Amino acid sequence: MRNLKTFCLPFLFLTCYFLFCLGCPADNKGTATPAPPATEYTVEFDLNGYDALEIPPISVAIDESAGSKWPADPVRIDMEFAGWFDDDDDDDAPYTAETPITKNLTVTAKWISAARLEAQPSAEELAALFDTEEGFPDALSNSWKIWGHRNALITQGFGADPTAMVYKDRLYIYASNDSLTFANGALSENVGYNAGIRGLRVVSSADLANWTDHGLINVGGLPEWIDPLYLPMPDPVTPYPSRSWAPSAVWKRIEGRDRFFIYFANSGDGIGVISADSPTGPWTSPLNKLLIDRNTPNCAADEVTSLFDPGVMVDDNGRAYMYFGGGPGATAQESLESGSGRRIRLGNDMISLIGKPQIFTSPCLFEDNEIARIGNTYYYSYVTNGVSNSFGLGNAQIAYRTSDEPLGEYSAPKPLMNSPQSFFNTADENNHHCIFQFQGETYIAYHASRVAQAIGLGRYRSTQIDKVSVNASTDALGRVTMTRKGVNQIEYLNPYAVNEAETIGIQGGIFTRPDSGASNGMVVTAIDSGDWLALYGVDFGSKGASKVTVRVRTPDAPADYAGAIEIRLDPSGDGVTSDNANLSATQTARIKDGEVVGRIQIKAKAGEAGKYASVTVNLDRTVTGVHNLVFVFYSSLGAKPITKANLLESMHKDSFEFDQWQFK
Ligand SMILES: [Ca+2]
Repeated sequence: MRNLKTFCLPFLFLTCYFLFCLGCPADNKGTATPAPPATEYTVEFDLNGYDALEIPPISVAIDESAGSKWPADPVRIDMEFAGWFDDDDDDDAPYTAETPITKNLTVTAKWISAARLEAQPSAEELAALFDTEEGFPDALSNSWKIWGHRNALITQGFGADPTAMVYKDRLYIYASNDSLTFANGALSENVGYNAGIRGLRVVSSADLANWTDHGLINVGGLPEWIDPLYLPMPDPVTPYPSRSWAPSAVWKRIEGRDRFFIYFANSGDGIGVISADSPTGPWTSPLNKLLIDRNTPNCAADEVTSLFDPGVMVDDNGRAYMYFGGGPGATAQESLESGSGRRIRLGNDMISLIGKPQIFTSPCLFEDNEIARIGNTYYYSYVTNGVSNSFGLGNAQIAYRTSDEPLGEYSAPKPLMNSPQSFFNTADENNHHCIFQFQGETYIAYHASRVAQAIGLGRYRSTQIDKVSVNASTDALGRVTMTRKGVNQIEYLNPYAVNEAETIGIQGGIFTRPDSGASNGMVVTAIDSGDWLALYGVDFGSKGASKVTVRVRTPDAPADYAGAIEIRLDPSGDGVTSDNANLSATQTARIKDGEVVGRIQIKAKAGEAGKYASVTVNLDRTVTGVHNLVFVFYSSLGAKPITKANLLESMHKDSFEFDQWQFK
């Protein structure tokens, strides 16, 4: 070995020398070209020392206003935003989206302090608000998941056909929006299952236990009977009538910018794409027409039964591929051969096709195309149609095949995961998945209608995540068991960061809604006495926290309205607590107990009702170490036990709303 090393070293130096020279510019004597005349100015946003936000600069055409490029006004947990100002300008008028831009400039955020809440009452008065003998509920509100469980990811809404995208150490899940259906003011079964899904639900997490709710993307115009908390509806992203089933989300760096793309099924007759400069939008429709439709070569109605369910992957070299198609054949033999699968390479812009879609035959293909890369192996996976076959594939199963190339020959299929109905006895058998890697582990996101089951409903689906084992030597994937408990939390939550209130591990009784005045555009709402939300695994460190700041919005009325937040640590489960139980309308789960470490009254000063407000209070003791953290709510409007029968009344915004929190 030593001889070999001595022998090789001179070659290594020579190789480095040549590589270095190859990297030199061939000619560095070129004449400088004059800078082209500016066609755009840059506006930078200085947050005046507030480091919990980041607003990237924008480019604006000369003498034009920024319009929709102008960022939303920044939200700061403890101050009120007064406007963007140019320090060089004598004119005191703030810059806005409408101001013409006539130079490169930096605008600085100005903030004002606004104490909008009444002073905190005594500890005894606050304690009385949470005293069960004084009217506070004996039991906290029901939860539609079990204390300690991570599945389903959220319970304040639904999400089917999930896709997973990792960006900057966060996992983003986009899912078909199975919105609760209120036809003629009454809750009904999921009639939106087909017709109503024109939105996508977005959540994200860094720890796989606490999920931030980013609300809905209104892709194709949401139906009017959706969740009333989302009304009035924003304008749809796409101008064409569409469904938005079964998304596939990816990002790619194009011309120095990280760009985000979501591909979705327009019912069973085409595939659309929306794009954005951030994982949470705002989203635009770059084509204003479908990317794949019935006129696309090899995609006519008699060639592809269901022209839907795209699975997109951006490979390490930047090349992107899409698999799509499916549906039953006219005969059992056609369903077995299933020639309705398609695949294609996407253009560098991610919104064009390179060549014609190839026919890609997969035994028993029904729907739900996915393509993933694990190590150097490509995994194509899909849902089976249940026809008799020699591969051991059942009905509504996830099957997978492997290849060394993204558009190569794939191995015979193997079963990966059975249907949710087979694990949980749910009303809905429909299966859908996405295999992804996050922080070095392989996972599968899928849906099951267990939250609906807990409410006493049927076919509303919720996203869950479980682990996938990968045999590195054979590339085989272990058979996945869908679990109630879900995956382990992979890092602790930081309570000293500004946290969104709509970041939730588990909750009872609350909902979320979009609001332009809220940070992250979302706020926790429908707060009644006894409702609560909890964060799993919060690390207060060794120095500890002695104060907490909350940002809330008080209701307009009644004038004497009062709300309160009680901060508890480490409650225990109540009601159904078994890991292998299915919840139902009569078998319910909650939390109870826990150590109270602080209480905050939320009461607007006269003339300040209906506005966002912040307040900081001292905790009863310094909190150190890792805890499960609970916010328990009081509202002077009283309790409203949450059941299927009063679901619509439970979705209200009459009480105070919770936007952000931060420990200090
Ligand atoms: Ca918020």
